[in-house]
Amino acid sequence: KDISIIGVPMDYGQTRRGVDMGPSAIRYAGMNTRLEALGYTVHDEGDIKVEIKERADVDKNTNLKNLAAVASGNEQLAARVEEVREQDRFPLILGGDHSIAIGTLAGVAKGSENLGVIWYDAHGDLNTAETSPSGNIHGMPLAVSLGIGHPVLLNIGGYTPKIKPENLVIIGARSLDDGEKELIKEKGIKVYTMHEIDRLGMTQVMKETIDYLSGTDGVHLSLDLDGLDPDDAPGVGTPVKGGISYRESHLAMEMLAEADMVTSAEFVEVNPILDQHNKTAEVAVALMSSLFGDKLL
Ligand code: DIR
Ligand code: MN
Ligand code: MN
Ligand code: MN
Repeated sequence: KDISIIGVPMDYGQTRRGVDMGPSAIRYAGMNTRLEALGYTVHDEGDIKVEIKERADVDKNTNLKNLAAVASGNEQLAARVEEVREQDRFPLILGGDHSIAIGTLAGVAKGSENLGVIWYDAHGDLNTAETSPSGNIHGMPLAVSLGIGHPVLLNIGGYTPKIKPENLVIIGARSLDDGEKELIKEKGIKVYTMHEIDRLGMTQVMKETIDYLSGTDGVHLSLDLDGLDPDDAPGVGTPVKGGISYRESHLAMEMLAEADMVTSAEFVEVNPILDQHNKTAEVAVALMSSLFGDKLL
């Protein structure tokens, strides 16, 4: 019952400042106390050192923004996550923008043939330099982890791919680019868009997700706070209306806790500068608490 926290103050995967303060905001919201109250020993490993580089460094050939800064932060993160796993502790990663999932997955998937992944997000994060409308790497980490994208990103952690499309479930999608839709169809990726969540209800969505991932070697939860509705989680850089509610999200975490299948997690895209009274970081901490087994009664 040991958890290692790693903060990643990364904001080079997109263009709005402030998401680098996400790890501080989440700690400030009382994360350690909440997790300790559940009986865990919490080791806060501090933050990854993200290099200060010139911004708007757009690669002329690929249109990728800030590739060098994103790559170097993720290389460090991959190594740190691997160390945490060697110590048999649960890696809990705090973002930072979602580009950090490249490093997290490089660390958690090492040596694992069939790691399961739950991608809780308004977006697919399945873009490549060719399909991206923005050049922002935070819209690409899932494609990269599947082995599709720029070689520098693919090689983070020294191997590719990290995960297989059949071991992946996307939950909460409502803003997918054309290239992402094509990739989803081509790879047969399991996606519960908001339409399915409305139609089936979160209980059924989570039952099916848990069943679908039951044969994997463990499950990584990558939770982008913009998966939630902006009314509940306003402090994010790319909010999309019509999202998953606060209670539906708790239900999802509670069902994952009951299934006892999540082996690593990250909470990303918390931007306290865009927030109201640190509300989004507080939501992140509350969801963590449910994920780690907190019960209402
Ligand atoms: C968009 C937005 N699909 C892009 N992606 C975001 O720039 O690739 N991902 N916001 O979290
Ligand atoms: Mn995302
Ligand atoms: Mn998103
Ligand atoms: Mn709803």
